[in-house]
Amino acid sequence: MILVGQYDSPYVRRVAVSLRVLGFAYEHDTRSVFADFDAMRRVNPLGRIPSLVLDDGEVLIDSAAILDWLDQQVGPARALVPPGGVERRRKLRLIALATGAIDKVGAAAYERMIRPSPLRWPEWIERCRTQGRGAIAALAAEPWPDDAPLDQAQITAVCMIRYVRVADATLLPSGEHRQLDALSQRCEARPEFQATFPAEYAVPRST
Ligand SMILES: N[C@@H](CCC(=O)N[C@@H](CS)C(=O)NCC(=O)O)C(=O)O
Repeated sequence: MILVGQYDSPYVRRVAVSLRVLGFAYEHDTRSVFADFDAMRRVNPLGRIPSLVLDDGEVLIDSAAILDWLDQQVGPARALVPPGGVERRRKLRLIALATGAIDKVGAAAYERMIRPSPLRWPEWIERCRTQGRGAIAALAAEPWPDDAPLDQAQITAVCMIRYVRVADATLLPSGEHRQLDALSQRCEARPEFQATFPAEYAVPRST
């Protein structure tokens, strides 16, 4: 199978980490969602990443749909999201907070760094940042035990933390949320995260 998209996308990265954690081999197509827009749209009509091209040519789009397929392939005992009940709902909430933070912090960063300055809308940027900050605080208030088996909530939260620290570092300074710092350090040291650490960020970055 082929994973399409660069690791500077936290959505691509969470899929890449999950593929590795679950033991799937994949090729990596690193074409750029911005520089190779037309080619990208031939893979996914939305022109977004990630996509996962299966061996029979079927193309899965959207990280949530790809991760759902991976969990189905390995079965409930190894799935990265619990199959049902209160634990599934709890993990899905954490994942929604982390992906929501990515969306909102990303939207604000695009406004600040890509949109021409006369067209920027400061109130909108601040609203997005408030939403991202709220999601991060809610995640920081959750327990992240050291000995918990790696799951999708941890993977997505760690990809979010790395992304926010590049796109809008003041929203998640080191030392402000010690639980999240510890989670990030613990996971980023693992080989699956090391192998997918983004070498550089195409757009946007705050530093
Ligand atoms: N809900 C989607 C979001 C994917 C997404 O936002 N990808 C970004 C990169 S991080 C992208 O392709 N942006 C280009 C664009 O939307 O034009 C998912 O989970 O896969």
